Order: sequence, then C-alpha cells, then structure tokens
Amino acid sequence: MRVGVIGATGAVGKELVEVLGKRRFPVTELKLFASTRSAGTRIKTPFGEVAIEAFSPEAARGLDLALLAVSGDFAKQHARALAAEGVAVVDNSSALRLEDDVPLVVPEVNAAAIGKHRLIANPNCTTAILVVALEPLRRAFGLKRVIVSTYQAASGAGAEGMQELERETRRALVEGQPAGHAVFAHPLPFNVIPHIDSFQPNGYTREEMKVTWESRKIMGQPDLLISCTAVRIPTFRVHAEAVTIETERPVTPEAAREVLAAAPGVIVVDEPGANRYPMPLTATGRDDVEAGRIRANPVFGDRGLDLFLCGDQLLKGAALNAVQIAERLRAA
Ligand code: 2RA
Repeated sequence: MRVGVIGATGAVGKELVEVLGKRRFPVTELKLFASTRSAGTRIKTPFGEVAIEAFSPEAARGLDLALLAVSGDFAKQHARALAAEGVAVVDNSSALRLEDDVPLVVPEVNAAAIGKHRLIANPNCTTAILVVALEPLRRAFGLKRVIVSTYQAASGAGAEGMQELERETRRALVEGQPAGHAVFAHPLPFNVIPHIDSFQPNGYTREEMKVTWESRKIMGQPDLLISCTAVRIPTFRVHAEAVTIETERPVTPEAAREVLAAAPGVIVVDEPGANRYPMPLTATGRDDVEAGRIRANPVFGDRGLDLFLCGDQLLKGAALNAVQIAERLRAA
C-alpha cells in the first residue's frame, strides 16, 4: 500500500512509522508529511530513507492509506476529502471522534464498527488504554459505574511535553533554578498537575470528558456512568489509570483476573507478593496494557472491583491502535 503519515515528525508520527515497520505493514511507498519547516529533511525509516514533504492534497493524491497525527483543524479540513478520494484515513485527532458517521475504534473492542467506512477516528490515549481492559469485564459482568483517576505521562502532550520535562528537571537539578513551564499549566518536575486540556462548564476538563464520551461510544453503552480525574505526572511515557468499577452482576478478583488474562491486548501483571504490578517502567514500549492490583472494592459489595492499568500511550494509546485499525481497513 502507498502510505502517508501526516505529522511525521511529532511524537505519535515517529511511532507510527516505527509501528508500521515492526508489524511489517505492506508498505510499497511511504510518504512523510510535516510542516514546511521540516520539508526536505531526510529521515531513516524501516522502509528506507524518506524526504519529508509539506502536505498538500495534490501531494497526497494516489495514497491508499493516510495516518493523521496532526491537529483537529487539519482533520476537519482534509480528512473527509481524502476519504472521498478513496484514501483510507485513520485520524488521531479529537475532531471527528464523536461524529455519527465516523466510527471510533479500538479493534479489540469494536472492530466490527469499521464496516465499509474509510474514515476512522483513533481514540484519545487515555480512553484506548481504559477500554481494552474495561470491555472484557463489561462483557463478563456488565458495567454500571466507572471511576477513573489517571496518572498521565508528559508525552501525552507530544514531543514538546517530553522536552519540557527533561529541560526543566535539568534546570532544577543541575542549575539550581526554579523549573519553568510553557507546555504545561505549571512546572511538571517534582509536581503533579490535575489539569489536562481545558476546563469545561461542568468542572471537568476536556481530557476527563473525552474518557466519558469516547468510552461510551466505543463500548456502545451510551448510559454508562463514568467519572474521570486526569492528572499529569513527571514521567516520560505510559499513562497509568486507577479504575474502580461497579458491575451489574457479582464479580470476584479471581474471575476478573481470569477474564483479563484471556483478553486480547491485556497482560495481567498481578503478583503483589513479588512486587509485580503495572508500572510505567515495565509498560514502556509494550503493546499490551498491563492490568494488576485487582481486588474487591468493598464500597460496592460483591459488585465492586479495583484495578490499576498502565499502557504505553504512544503505542496502544495512539500509533499501535492506528496501525491495528489500518490492518483491519486493509482486510475489509
Ligand atoms: C494527554 N491524552 O495525555 C492526552 C493526549 N491526547 O495530554
């Protein structure tokens, strides 16, 4: 397939190219698009050296697949037009995720939603990591309420987020100066910030509401009660999520562990006696979402469960999920 990655120099764009290579996606020609500033730069890829181009609809003509890792405005302007020209499009932005005619897909959960569609939205990273573990529990025990608290890595804010964390940590430790900030609302080193994306009239942030809106759409349960508190922490990679659920039917930690162990995209890491549980350090670079600390939650009696998830948000939360969608589009 002739594949274009749009936003190829960003944190997600770079991962997209690597994941295409790792999964041996049948790329006959790779086109990399980024801002005019990067145009002409040659970069090494698993498919050979490729020169970055500035995007234009003409330059993208003839592509079979376009993977978009750019802004919502770009997606609004170009995604539908590309799909109308016969290009299969996977959009990583939030612009089209809740549109009725655009499936929002995590293949382990709702691959069937792809159907004959050629334009598919990739969910927010926090949502993708969550629903991979929630859906098998939902199928087995039913879901009534979900409460999530997240611990999100700097790379959720892109390459600039990672650079700011590194630079400001050095400033504090090496130069003895107060850490500064530009990408985040406050200095991130030695801090946690309960603020990701903009505040909404209901007091939640947009990041928190994305978890609610998108989880409902992907799992096809529009009435699911779900509340999220999203927090930025000073790690480079992997979003962690503490999840409490109330199920429709009785659940035990043993039964939940069994369900999660059999679920695609999830790996159970749950041996507290051996200090083994999900962590950013172990989940970094891993395709599967780690699930552990699985225990009964007494607040909800025999229908309550607590668990802790760690997922590489640049992989399952972004690039890997997008390429998995592309694999399904190719097979459709
Ligand atoms: C973040 N989830 O971590 C967002 C990125 N989409 O900032």
